[in-house]
Amino acid sequence: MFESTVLSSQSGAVRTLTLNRPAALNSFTAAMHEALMVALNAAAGDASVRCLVLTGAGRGFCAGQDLSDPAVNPDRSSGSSSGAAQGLSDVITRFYNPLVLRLRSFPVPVVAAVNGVAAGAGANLALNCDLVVAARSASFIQAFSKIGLIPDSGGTWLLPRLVGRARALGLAMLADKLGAEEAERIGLIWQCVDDSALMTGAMALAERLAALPVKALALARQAIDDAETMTMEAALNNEARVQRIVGTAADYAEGVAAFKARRNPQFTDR
Ligand code: T3D
Repeated sequence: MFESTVLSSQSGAVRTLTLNRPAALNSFTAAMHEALMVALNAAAGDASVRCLVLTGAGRGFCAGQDLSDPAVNPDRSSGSSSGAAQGLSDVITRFYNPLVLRLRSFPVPVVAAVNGVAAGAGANLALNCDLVVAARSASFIQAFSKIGLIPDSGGTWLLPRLVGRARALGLAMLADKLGAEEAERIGLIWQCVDDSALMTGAMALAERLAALPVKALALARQAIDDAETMTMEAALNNEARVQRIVGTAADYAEGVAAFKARRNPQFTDR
C-alpha cells in the first residue's frame, strides 16, 4: 500500500510533519520534497496552526539528498558527469533553496525534533528551523565534503553564524559526526534531551511557542536574520519599522491588557 513520504498530524495548535522514508534515513527524493512543500503550505495557510514541528520517522532525521537518485548521480562510465552536475544544480534550485526560504519565512515558529542522524542537507534542514531539539543519540554531519560537494541548503550562511568561522570550517571540511550534546555545547542547536524525552520535550516547547504572539516571533526571526547584513543604525531603523507593525496589532493590545489585569494573555494574531 502507498504510504506518504511526509506524515502530518495535529495536536491543539501544533502541526507535526514527519519525514517518512525510514529505510533510506528519510533522504530526499523529488516526491518527498514535493510532499513536504505541500504540507508546509497547508500548515502555513491553516489559521489553527500556531507552531510547526519537523521530525523524522525511524532511526534517522534526514540523510540529505537521496544519493541513489539518477538526477544527481555522477555517471563516471559515460566519461562525463556534466549531466549529473546539471541535475544537481537543478535539484538545489528547484527543491532545496525554496524549502530553506519557506522555513525561514514561515508564518509561525518551527521546531526541529531531531530523532537521529541529520546529514548533508538533512542537517541544514534542521538548522534552518527556529529551535532545534535533538535526542542525545542524534548527530549532525556536514556530509558534503565526503562526496566532493560543499555545504548547501544554507550551510555556508548558517554555520559561521551559528558557531563561528573556525568551527564552521572544521565541520564543513572534516565532515565528522557531531553528537547532539556537543552540538548544544557549541551553540549549533538549542537543546539536547534524553532520547525518551525528545517528542514530549519538543511538543512542550512547541505548545509554549504556540501560546506566544507567533506573528511577533516570526517577525523577530526575520529582523534577526535581516540584521546580519545591516549596520547598527540600519538595524535600529528596521526594529522601529517592525515594532510599528506589531505595535498596532491585536496581540500587543492583548499583551498589555493581560499584564495590567494580571491574567494570562490570549494571543490570536498570525
Ligand atoms: O543533488 C544534490 O546532491 C543536491 C544536494 C544535496 C545535498 C546533500 O544532502 S549531499 C549529502 C547527501 N547525504 C550524504 O552524503 C549522507 C549519506 N549517508 C551517510 O553518510 C550515512 O548513511 C549516515 C552517516 C547518514 C548514516 O550512517 P548509518 O551507518 O547509520 O546508516 P547506513 O547503513 O549508512 O544507512 C541506512 C540505509 O539508508 C542504507 O540503506 P540499506 O543499505 O539499509 O538499504 C543507506 O544506503 C540508506 N541511506 C543513507 N543515506 C542515504 C541513503 N540512501 C540514499 N541516500 C542517502 N543520502
